[in-house]
Amino acid sequence: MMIKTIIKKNKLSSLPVTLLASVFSCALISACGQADNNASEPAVAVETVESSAKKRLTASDLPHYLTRNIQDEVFYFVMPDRFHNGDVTNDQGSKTEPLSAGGFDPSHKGYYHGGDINGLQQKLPYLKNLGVSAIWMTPIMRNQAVQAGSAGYHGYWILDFNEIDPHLGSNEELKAFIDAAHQENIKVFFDIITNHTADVIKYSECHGEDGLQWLVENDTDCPFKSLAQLKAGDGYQTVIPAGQEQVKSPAWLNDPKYYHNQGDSDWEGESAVYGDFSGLDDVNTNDPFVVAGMTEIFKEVISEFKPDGFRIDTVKHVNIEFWQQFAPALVDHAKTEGIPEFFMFGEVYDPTSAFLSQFTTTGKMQSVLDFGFQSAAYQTLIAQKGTDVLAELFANDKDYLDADSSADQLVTFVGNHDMGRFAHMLQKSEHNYSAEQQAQRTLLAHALMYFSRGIPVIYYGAEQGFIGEGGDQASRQDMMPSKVASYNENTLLATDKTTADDNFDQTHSFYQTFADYADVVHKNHALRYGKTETLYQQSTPGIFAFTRTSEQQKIVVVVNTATTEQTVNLEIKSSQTKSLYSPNSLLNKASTNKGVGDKNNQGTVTAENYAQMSPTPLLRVNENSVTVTVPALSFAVYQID
Ligand SMILES: [Ca+2]
Ligand SMILES: [Ca+2]
Ligand SMILES: [Ca+2]
Repeated sequence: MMIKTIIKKNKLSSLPVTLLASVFSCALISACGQADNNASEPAVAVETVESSAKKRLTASDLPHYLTRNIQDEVFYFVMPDRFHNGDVTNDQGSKTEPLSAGGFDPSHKGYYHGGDINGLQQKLPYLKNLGVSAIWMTPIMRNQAVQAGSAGYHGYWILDFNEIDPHLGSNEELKAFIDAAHQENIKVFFDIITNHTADVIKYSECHGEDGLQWLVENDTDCPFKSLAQLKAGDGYQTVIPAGQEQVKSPAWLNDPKYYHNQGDSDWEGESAVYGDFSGLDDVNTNDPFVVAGMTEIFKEVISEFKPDGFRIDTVKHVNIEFWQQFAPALVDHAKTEGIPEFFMFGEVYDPTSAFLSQFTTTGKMQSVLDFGFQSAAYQTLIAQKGTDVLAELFANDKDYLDADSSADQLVTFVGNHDMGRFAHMLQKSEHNYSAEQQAQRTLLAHALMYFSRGIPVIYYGAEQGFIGEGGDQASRQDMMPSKVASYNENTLLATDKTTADDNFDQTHSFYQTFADYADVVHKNHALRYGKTETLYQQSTPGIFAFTRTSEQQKIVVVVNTATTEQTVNLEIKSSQTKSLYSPNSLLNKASTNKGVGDKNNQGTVTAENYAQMSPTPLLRVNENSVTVTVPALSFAVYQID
């Protein structure tokens, strides 16, 4: 239900204080433009949303998962081993495959912690209430449990592409989990790898005749041999340690002839595609037999488990000709299996749209993770660059346009399990942000992600204020009570809990905020399908305003990246505006006055007191423009009619 308030000019005294301030301080702010000329006789239309006891939309309210467009999704990216332990009997892994057994040490950040598929299934209501409609899990296929002094808890060291890792459960449990998620109308995405397998193949020049030594002096890599060196006869002799000749499945993966065998990648030039990723056996994706074999593996995965799509790992380390064949073949196969909206997005670790977009155009992949968006969020909200960085990002969206895809299908995020969490990037910044600013900037970065083009991804734990101490292992904390000392020494944002506690707290203000963001996205067509147009940018921190226009709706999003309140005049033709969301008071509540760990300020935002918070009004000064005042490090979302 809407409460509509028309304030005539003789009722100006009834305007909220912040709005009055924006009218009368306008002349002092350059961004005000012509607003001050009209402020003396405004035809003010202010409309606010009655938010009391409103029901948030969840996945159950969305179109059926099988026919739902990818642009309707809100993703949750989770590492199952670090989430919830639903079955302690599987903690030690395989009882029949020695290479997939053990590696369980919940006190060590590099080993298995016991989380599993059963635990994920138990927490479906937690994800549903967060507004999540799609779950992306780190790889779940059977790994080599231990190699090079740590474990395959992350899932990226695959031995067997046909069965789930026994630490995570059984194939039957995986199917039961997918069924349960689908019952809630939530999609399930697998994380897949075609670039490499576990590290089983060794080189006698580096690892000795038995493959168990380390002969390279003063180096951690087995030096890369170029194609030219190979042609001149300067290559490696492969060796598989005794007893490991048949450990991979399907069987063809055990033959070294289907691998590049050129030594470790130094991440430059030719080695980026042909080199081993820190010893992981680099599959010869240039070989037609391998293209067919990998395609067959993942067709079978689709047929067996009926996932809703794939996130694909290490895409830029595979020749683009591979993707041209692999990607369309799997989408076609999924259609024959009754999954018409099957969707794949690749991990191409690069922030430039010119490079990223090759994979969705030439490479025929539907989408990629938008490392460009992550970089722009970092530049504007951590490094304090101007908001023109965001304008440039969206201007470059044209690079992605082709017959069947656009930047609107990019998958957006602000931090992940490799680079670390956004909150950590804030914490280690040279700008020495206070805990309050870390909270505000984290929430603002997520708002930018939810409300701009692309499909948003929450990195698990962000909704509980997780920070972490770095990337990789340091960013993979437990949601269940952790036994890792370095995790538990870390403070969290907007709560006095640590990772030693259970952190499935649905009253955490970040959880509540993200649930609200998702609700606004689910309820507003233009936030999912609207074309993006930049309305306002500047070369310093401050206002970034953009419209999202779909056939059903026009929305304007106004973001303030500055640490002071900003007022801006925007050229928008409208008869009236409607506030859809603004977090002003919410941000004040979500952050802490005394810093992290302030019990009196944590978790205070509930549906009840949220209802009492008033959105920032958008003041229409004439038919061609509107003026809005946005508090420091905040934003507002309006519908323009
Ligand atoms: Ca377990
Ligand atoms: Ca290897
Ligand atoms: Ca490769």
